[in-house]
Amino acid sequence: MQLYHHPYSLDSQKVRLALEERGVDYTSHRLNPITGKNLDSFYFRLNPSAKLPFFQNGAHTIFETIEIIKYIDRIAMVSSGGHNFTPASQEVMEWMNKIQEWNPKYFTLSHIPVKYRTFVSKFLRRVIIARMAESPDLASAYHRKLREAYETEEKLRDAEVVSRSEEHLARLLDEVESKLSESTYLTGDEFSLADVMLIPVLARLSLLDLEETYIISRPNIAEYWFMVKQRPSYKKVIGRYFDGWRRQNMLIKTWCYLRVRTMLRRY
Ligand SMILES: N[C@@H](CCC(=O)N[C@@H](CS)C(=O)NCC(=O)O)C(=O)O
Repeated sequence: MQLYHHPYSLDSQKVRLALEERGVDYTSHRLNPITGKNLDSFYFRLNPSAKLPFFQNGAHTIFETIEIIKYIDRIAMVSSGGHNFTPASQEVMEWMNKIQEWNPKYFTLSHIPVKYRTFVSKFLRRVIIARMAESPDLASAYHRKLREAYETEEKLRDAEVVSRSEEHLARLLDEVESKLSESTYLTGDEFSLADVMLIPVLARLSLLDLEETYIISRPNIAEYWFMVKQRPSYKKVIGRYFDGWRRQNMLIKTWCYLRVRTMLRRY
C-alpha cells in the first residue's frame, strides 16, 4: 500500500493518524505541496488533481480522505480477523463528514503573512509552468492547476470567503465543545475515527498560533487537546514535525529551499 502525503497537509495528517491508530503498514511517499513536489509529472499522471493525500493499493486508487480512512479501517478489521473491532457507528460517520466539510484552505492562507503567501504562490505558478514545458501531454491538467492557483488568490481577496470559513470553523468548534462536555472523546469514552479527523484541525490552529482564540477559549477542547497530544499516533504524525522548536526548523527549511530555488531560477 502506497500513501502519497506530507506532514504539512491537514488531510494527509488525518489519514496517517488513522494508519497509526489502526496499526496498518504502508509505504510512505512524501511530497511537499509548498515546494510544488506534488506537481511533478509522475504524480500528475497518478493523480491529475495533484492533491494530497492519495492512496494506492495495487490497482485500487482512492483520492478522498474519508474514503481512504474507511478503507484503512476495513483493512485493519480484516487483518485482525474482526477481533476487538467495532465498525464506525453512524455517529462517528456523521462527525467525520461534519469535520471534513470545513475546508482549511482559505482559513490557513489568510493567516499567513501576505509577504510569504505571495512568494509561495508565485513560486508554485512557476513550478507549474516549468512542469508543463517538460510534459506537454499534461498541458491541460497543468492549465487547470494554474487556473486554480489564480482563483485561490482571487478568493483570498474576498473578505466574505475568509469570514465564512472562520464562522464555519467557530460553529464546528462550538459543537465539539458542547459534545466534549458529555464524553472524553468526540463520540464517547473511546477514541474513534472522529477524533482522528479532529486532531489535525486543532494542530492546524496551533501551528498558526491561534490556540488562544480557538482552543484555550473552549475549556473542554483545551483539556481534550492536551490529552490527545500524549498519544503515540499524534507524536509520530504531527508532534515530531511541529512541537516546540521543530516547527521553526521545518518552516525555515522549506523557506530556505524556496529562496534558493528562486535565486537559481530552478523550479
Ligand atoms: N478531495 C481531497 C482534498 C485534499 C486536499 O485539498 N489536499 C490539499 C492539502 S490538505 C492539497 O493537496 N493541496 C495542494 C494542491 O491543491 O495543489 C480529499 O478529500 O482528500
